[in-house]
Amino acid sequence: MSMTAAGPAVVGGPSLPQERRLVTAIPGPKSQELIERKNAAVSASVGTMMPVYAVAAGGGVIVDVDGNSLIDLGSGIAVTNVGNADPHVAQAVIEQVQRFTHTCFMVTPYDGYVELAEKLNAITPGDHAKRTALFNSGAEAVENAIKIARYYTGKSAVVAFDHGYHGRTNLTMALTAKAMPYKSGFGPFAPDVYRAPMSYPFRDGLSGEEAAARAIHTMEKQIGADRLAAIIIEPIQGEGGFVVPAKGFLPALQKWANANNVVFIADEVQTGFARTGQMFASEDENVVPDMMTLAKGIAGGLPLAAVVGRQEIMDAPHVGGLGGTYGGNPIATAAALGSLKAYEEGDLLERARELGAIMQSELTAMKSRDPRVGDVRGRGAMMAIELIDADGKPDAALTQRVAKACHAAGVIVLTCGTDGNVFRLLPPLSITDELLREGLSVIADALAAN
Ligand code: PLZ
Repeated sequence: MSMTAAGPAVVGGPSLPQERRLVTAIPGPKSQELIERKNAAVSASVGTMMPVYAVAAGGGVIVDVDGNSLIDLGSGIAVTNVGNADPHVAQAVIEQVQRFTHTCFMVTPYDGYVELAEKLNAITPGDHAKRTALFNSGAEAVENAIKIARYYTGKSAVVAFDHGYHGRTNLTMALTAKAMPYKSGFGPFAPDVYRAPMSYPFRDGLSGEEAAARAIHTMEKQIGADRLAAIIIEPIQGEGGFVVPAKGFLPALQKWANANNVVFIADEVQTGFARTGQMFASEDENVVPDMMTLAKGIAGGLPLAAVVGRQEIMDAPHVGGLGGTYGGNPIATAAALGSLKAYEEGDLLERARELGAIMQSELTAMKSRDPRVGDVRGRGAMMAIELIDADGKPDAALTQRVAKACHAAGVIVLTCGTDGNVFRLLPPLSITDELLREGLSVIADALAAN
């Protein structure tokens, strides 16, 4: 099996050698060639963070066209939770792609869509009656959740939170907080979207109850519950900086929403599917959302998203009011059913907690050695450090330098945060302890050297 060149002989998945191996500079000569082709063919507006071109991936590594084997601490932005080219997913996809590839669920339906809806209704928080609708991307799920909440309540205003991220389509750009790179120049945005203050313990020092009272005050005074259809919130923010709200914040918002006929939507696109050590992050504080938006980790890498919600809400719009050509595509739903098997059989909730404990202890050690590590936060296999300068201000330049040094050393890491000063770790749950520890020590060295 060749792993040094692109081609049919390259096989990914868990059988790939689990090692960091650099045989060229990063990016290597074959990636350089592809970078040039990319520049000549692909819109320059589509950026690439670490431009090494992948040929295979699995376990905790991504192998590039030059034969470098890189430690993956990003999971393609929290997607390949079960591991890249997971065998359950691969098998399900192969079987489905040979049976049929598409009929359109709205034209000639098929059982995989129904089975996945049954499973999602069963595994999401709350034992009330639920219904599910499937879509293609996280942003599309969010758009549909808002459409449904508006229809159900007969109201139109929507609240999202400071630092929140919900996508790049027109309505979801309006919901997303950060201007650059997501919104700048792309307006005007969808109307009747408002922003409430988030609980951000490292920066605001408020308890969950205090932060919730502040957010509720904003909603009551600036919008009014009588106009508010929905609140949408990430239980732990992703792109916005891995902000973990203070305990009590989410339950207080949920309680207020429930009391005011406001649909409480948990956007678990990034936190869902075992990432935080629970199947869904809402479970950690026994929050039962009225609706959830799910994507990323749902299907082992295939594009699929879901809105799961209370039956009376999900069934409110007229028949034919929801849909799309590809929503719940048979290959993607087969992949999702395969990935759900992988979550069960691999005991991946426990695995996320173990990986979280390793990251927590190594990152806390970095913080104790280096005052520029202002905060260590996250849950399970979703951990981050927030980097600050000597005045306690966000240090985006340092964050970029450390990330670049990690990339050059063969470790794929991502940054995030409204201020660009958060260094986030999202390893696939299939990574070994050894590789994770090696990746963390590369990060520690990169920080010390910068
Ligand atoms: N909601 C909570 O994290 C996607 C975006 C990367 P899509 N996050 C990664 C980028 O720069 O585009 C995300 C999310 C939360 C919604 C979305 C949107 O999901 O599948 O990217 O549309």
